[in-house]
Amino acid sequence: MSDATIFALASAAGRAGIAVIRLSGGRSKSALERLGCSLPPPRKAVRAKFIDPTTSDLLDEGLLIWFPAPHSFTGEDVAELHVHGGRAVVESMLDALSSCPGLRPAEPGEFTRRAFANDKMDLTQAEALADLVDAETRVQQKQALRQMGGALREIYDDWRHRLIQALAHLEAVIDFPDEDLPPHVADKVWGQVGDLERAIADHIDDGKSGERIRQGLRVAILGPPNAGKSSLLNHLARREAAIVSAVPGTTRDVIEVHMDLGGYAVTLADTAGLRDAGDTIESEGIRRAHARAAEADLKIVIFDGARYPALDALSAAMIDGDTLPVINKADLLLIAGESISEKFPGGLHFMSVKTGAGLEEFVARLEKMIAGKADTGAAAPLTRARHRRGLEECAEALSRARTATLPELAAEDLRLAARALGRLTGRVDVEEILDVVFRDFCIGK
Ligand SMILES: Nc1nc2c(ncn2[C@@H]2O[C@H](COP(=O)(O)OP(=O)(O)OP(=O)(O)O)[C@@H](O)[C@H]2O)c(=O)[nH]1
Ligand SMILES: [Mg+2]
Repeated sequence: MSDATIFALASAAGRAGIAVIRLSGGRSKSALERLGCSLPPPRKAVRAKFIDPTTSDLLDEGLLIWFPAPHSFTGEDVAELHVHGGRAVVESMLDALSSCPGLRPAEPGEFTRRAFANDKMDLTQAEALADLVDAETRVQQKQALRQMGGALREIYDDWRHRLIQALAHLEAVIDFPDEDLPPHVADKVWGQVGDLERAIADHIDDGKSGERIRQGLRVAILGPPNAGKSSLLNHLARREAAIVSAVPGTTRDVIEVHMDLGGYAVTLADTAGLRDAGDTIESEGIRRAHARAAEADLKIVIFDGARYPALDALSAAMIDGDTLPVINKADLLLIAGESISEKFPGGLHFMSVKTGAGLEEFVARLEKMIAGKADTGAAAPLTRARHRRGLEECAEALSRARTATLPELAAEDLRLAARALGRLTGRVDVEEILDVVFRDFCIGK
């Protein structure tokens, strides 16, 4: 596979000012010559005319950058062709490259896969690169950049290194029981293993903050019918995503909107009003609302201010520590709002989606709760279920090792633990995980 020279459009498909086409592999040089370009000095952008090798027609005039191996993204010879981003230009350029011997279009993620194969990055950095390209909010961007800089790799490599040292010491005890080994070697090994177990437990116990940032937090809007749930969703989404009407029971299904709240990616779900519904469709909607509440990271429970101080019991029962309780329609309040609000730990928030009163404070409080959920302050949080599984596997092997009846069995468990860590960065057992990691990449990356 890595014999072929690959090429792809690296910028997004469609009409654009500039399009970037990237080549990687040993035949990049000859391909450029076939396009009528002479090889520019390394890493300098030069103007170039790109000529159709079969017809000798001019395809475009643009820029060419040459990155000779090994100082390139993939570690191979790489060329970047910056052309005008018109469909005809890009298509004719790609056709011309297809006609070059030894060249073929890249598979999704193939550039990054080659970079990994040539030790330009480990698997966590390759994953972070995919995350950076997918990042939609500032916090996602920041997290991806940190991981791309090697934040997770450094931690996992350090742990693996320490584990391999402990294993070497244990093997010395096994292999040379009668030799003059310094005393307490075995104690030292178990001390190191214990330290590592604690470090891994702390790292895993992060409230899934990294995964939440990467995938987005789930926030559910719940409450009795007609309280203004859909109105709030529309306000936050800045569009008419859900139908709003004065008829209680308007929303039947879950309506989801993805948005950026305070730099965090959030999936906000509007749900059917909670009540004892007679109609089967509405009951199904209410069942879905409960399901959504159960899987939400945060809940907004919103009550109808026109009924205040009565608070609907079904909805009040949904309030827990991860809830922002709200009285909407503050413009219709019959009595002063604060009297019963102290019953709720964080206080009830009074607002009116209609008049806008209290909405800014509401958004600020919501953003603060989101930040509190997503950002646990860990310098380098794990960002994928793959990392979590690998670390759990490692921790299990470590705890087995500690209770093993024979040192030989303990050593085998330490080896398994080190392998689980090695798989995280791609140091070991690579083939079986590569397809999983690179499956989510798009072409040109
Ligand atoms: N006076 C007043 N009316 C509001 C306010 N917010 C929403 N409404 C109105 O209340 C009615 C119900 O609003 P919706 O957003 O559809 O309520 P909902 O909670 O989604 O209702 P269901 O989907 O039936 O559960 C509509 O007529 C809105 O215009 C507010 O702050 N003040
Ligand atoms: Mg609604």
